[in-house]
Amino acid sequence: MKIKTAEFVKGIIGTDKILFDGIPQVAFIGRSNVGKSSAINCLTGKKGLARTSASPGKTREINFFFINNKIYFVDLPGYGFSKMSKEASDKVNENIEWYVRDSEVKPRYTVVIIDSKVGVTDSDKLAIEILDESGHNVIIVANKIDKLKKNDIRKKMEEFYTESGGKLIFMFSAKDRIGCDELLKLFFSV
Ligand SMILES: Nc1nc2c(ncn2[C@@H]2O[C@H](COP(=O)(O)OP(=O)(O)OP(=O)(O)O)[C@@H](O)[C@H]2O)c(=O)[nH]1
Ligand SMILES: [Mg+2]
Repeated sequence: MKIKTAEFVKGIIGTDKILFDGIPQVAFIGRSNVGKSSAINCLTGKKGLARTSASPGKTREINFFFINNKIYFVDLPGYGFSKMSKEASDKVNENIEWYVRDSEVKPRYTVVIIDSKVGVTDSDKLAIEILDESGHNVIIVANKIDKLKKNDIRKKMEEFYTESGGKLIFMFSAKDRIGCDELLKLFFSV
């Protein structure tokens, strides 16, 4: 699967006509700092496309990227970022919940990115629960597997499968570009 074009379209906070323009969306959601923006850069092969940062809370708006003139990758802000002021993090969480629940958008896939080293946290479980209730097509991308020992990967996959309530698990590393092709194939095959 070759990515020919990947462009930033716009960042939104609240409703916007882009949500309902008929172009399929693949949404990336997860705790702050798990690598949502890095995953988008890795998948598209464009390093600076989505802004990334070592300090959590980089992505604040809901950012739309148009990929191969076919689908949007939607980069969401991270949930559960404790260092942000309560007011700011409430606003972020509100914005995420609005997109996944109230906006009535139904992405082709909603990708919950987790940190392989940390595993499925309570906030990830809560997010999965909300997504399930809202009828999302959820898959789990376990990022940062470069941090795991090779021998542990299989065991961890099984753990993530159970803890996510039986979702499809993809092992991934934005850093080492592991798992990109498999995901792209899934997103673009209908
Ligand atoms: N080791 C390793 N580090 C990674 C990987 N992917 C991302 N990172 C690092 O994790 C940090 C956060 O990455 P981001 O892509 O900004 O994370 P995010 O989920 O978009 O964060 P927010 O926008 O704050 O919610 C950066 O320092 C990245 O370099 C990976 O596969 N392996
Ligand atoms: Mg980000």
